[in-house]
Amino acid sequence: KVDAMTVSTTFTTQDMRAAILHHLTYTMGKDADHATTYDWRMALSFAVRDRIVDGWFASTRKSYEAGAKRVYYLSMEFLIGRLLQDGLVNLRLLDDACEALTALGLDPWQVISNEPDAALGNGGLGRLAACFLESLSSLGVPAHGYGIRYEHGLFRQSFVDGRQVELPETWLQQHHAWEFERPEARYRIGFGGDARDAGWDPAEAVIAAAYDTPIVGWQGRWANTLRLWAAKPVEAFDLDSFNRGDFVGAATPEAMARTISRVLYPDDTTEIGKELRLKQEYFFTAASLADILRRFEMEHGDLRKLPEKVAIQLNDTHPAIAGPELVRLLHDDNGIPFDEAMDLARSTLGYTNHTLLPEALERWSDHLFGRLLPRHLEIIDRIDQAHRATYPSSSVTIREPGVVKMGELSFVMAHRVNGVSALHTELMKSTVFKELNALHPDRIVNETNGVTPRRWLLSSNPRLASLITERIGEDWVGDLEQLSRLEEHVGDAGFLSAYAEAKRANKADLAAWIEAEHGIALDPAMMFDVQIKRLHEYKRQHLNILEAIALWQAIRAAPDADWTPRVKIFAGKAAPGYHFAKDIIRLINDVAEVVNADPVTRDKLKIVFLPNYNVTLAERLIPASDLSEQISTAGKEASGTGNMKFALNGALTIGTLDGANVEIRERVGEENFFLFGMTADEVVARRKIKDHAAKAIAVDPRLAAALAAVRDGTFCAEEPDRYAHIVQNLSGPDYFLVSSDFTDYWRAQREVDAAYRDADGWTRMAARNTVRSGWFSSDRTIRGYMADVWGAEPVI
Ligand code: 26Q
Repeated sequence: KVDAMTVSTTFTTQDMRAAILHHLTYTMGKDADHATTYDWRMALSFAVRDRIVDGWFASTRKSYEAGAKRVYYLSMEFLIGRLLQDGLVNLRLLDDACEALTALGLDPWQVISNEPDAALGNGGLGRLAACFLESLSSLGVPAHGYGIRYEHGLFRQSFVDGRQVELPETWLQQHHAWEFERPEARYRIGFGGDARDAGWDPAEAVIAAAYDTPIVGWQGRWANTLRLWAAKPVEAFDLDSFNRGDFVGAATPEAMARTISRVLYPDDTTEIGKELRLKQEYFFTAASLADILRRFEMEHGDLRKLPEKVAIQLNDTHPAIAGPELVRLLHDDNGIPFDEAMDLARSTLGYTNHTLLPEALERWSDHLFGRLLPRHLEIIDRIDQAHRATYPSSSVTIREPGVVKMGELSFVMAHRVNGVSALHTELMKSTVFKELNALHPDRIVNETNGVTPRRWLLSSNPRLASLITERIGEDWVGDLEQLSRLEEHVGDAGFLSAYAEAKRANKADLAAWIEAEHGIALDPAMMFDVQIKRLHEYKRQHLNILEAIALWQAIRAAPDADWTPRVKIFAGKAAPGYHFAKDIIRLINDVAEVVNADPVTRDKLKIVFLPNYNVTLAERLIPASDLSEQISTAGKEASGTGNMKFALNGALTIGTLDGANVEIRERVGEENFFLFGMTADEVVARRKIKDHAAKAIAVDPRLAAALAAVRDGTFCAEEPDRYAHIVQNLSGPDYFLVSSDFTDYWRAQREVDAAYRDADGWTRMAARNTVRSGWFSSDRTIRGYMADVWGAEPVI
């Protein structure tokens, strides 16, 4: 028997070249003389895909044979980015592919970079889902991801006069090389109509059509499936309208149905088409559950064994309708008594919470809900009644007059509820789910997030990866905690200089790319200080830019002092309707323009805001970073995962005691982490102090001067009041305590400056971050879910 691993290791440059040419000819229909970069990229992708498919089939077969428990990860978002390089790296074909392409007269990186970045997610939650799929495959756990095949992923961001402009994202305009359409896997999904006699007559319906993408794990030993649903009309086309000459009307059913999988909602802070969002949620959840039950019945039959063989994880409340939908399928469609159906559903479901921000906890008006999902509203009422009957003194409600609360619904319908970092989980217990936690003290567990080392170290930082492999062999790739074996090398001058050289070369590559793409020249000797993440007040990009302004003023006041040259790099998108966040972007761009043009500070401070942050840009930036900005208001960032990627790649963190920063600092050592700011408890106390912002400004002349420069139009002479509202916010309500944390942030930044001037000391600290970050592998996180939530085990 030839397994996938044997296949990939016996696949030589020769074979690779032949496979590429084969697909160029017979799949793309081009000859080498007329092929475009796109053609070559597709040909290579098909060649790699062929290598994945054998292992994929083998995995499916082994899962059936083992009769093992299956994990289903339901998520509105999968931020998978590019898949070609990932596939090449995991199958260990990258060198062969590069050699083959070079022999064909091509630039391998140009071919690999031709792939669009699949941005089917907003940020951390979606990227976590993608890392989890990869880890599930690397560990050999039978699993499926279920989501939506958005035609348009997260918008493309560009800047016009420093302002964010959103453009449609069009990743599916080209053929998606990795997916397989599954015409046999289609489900009819109903909406509206009437609920009666424990049943439902929907008034309308759409078809959910499956598209499968194999997700291959490390060394190609296992591959799982990401199944994404596209919405299609029940009747493709209204022939009667067409024959009457109403061509637009004839196409309407199709257009209406397709709307459901048309676009990814950009975050929670926009004024959205609420009805369409709820339709999306039900659409993909119902299709996924129908598919899960079909597979279960084929394999096992007796629905009462569902929790034994199936674990379904809800990625936040977005698929929370899975609770009532599963009860509906078990009770209404299969005659299982209501209470038993509820227990079976609960034993099958787990719920992950990713936020404590009240505005991000989903609530639906029961008017809308009842109109779209009348039977589900009845079921939710019965779930609510059952909860109140069991706990008569509980004041927790799932239904309130006029609203359905998805957080509470998810909690009572899941046997485990988890937070994503130790601090976040504790705050869940003491705040949003305090009372439910008292009723169910064993239900809430913590599963601290992690990131896949294949993409976030091996693939994106080959220089550092090779250095590690040289010293400890390559087993670390599948077992990241082995990085601790490098601990003894951190005292070794040879290792440290090689470590520093890898970072320097990564920075030079990034600088060259930024110069080529954006025309900004950066000196790689400067400290690369990087904040890349969604724009949000709680993430406090405005704290960072205020510090930059204060630093600029300080350098101008004493240009000959011994400053540590640094470039502040920002990237991130703001929700289109989140005007304050968009104004922060514009402010950063305005400040950059003034500061970068100042001859006095030119070689000491630069500010760059790179447009259109995505997974691919993160892969470029993180290996080249010296300093990682993780500066959220304590208690607000559930975990963060970028923070882990930076630490792993040897950037030092300047950060607050928030989310997983706490655990990162514990592991890398407090002497290798720049801590500042109030704790979560102090934040709560500080807000109660009258005029807290004004008081902070009054005692810090640097902060006052920085705010004054923003206020007086120093960065926007043509419209001096442009940022008055930002200054007003930071001087008054300042909910996120930017002003109150500024002084300590400045202090920590100056410690960063001093530390960076000691190049050897800095490298040692950076290396310690790498060596001690092994715990932040998503393999470890997945093992935690398997043990604490899913009761699932690997099959290999
Ligand atoms: C909700 C309703 C309507 C439209 C959109 C949404 C919506 C969409 C996306 C709500 C939330 C999100 C995304 C949340 C998110 O990314 N949270 C992050 O999850 C990471 C993984 O756990 C954490 O590391 C981050 O701390 C957390 O902010």
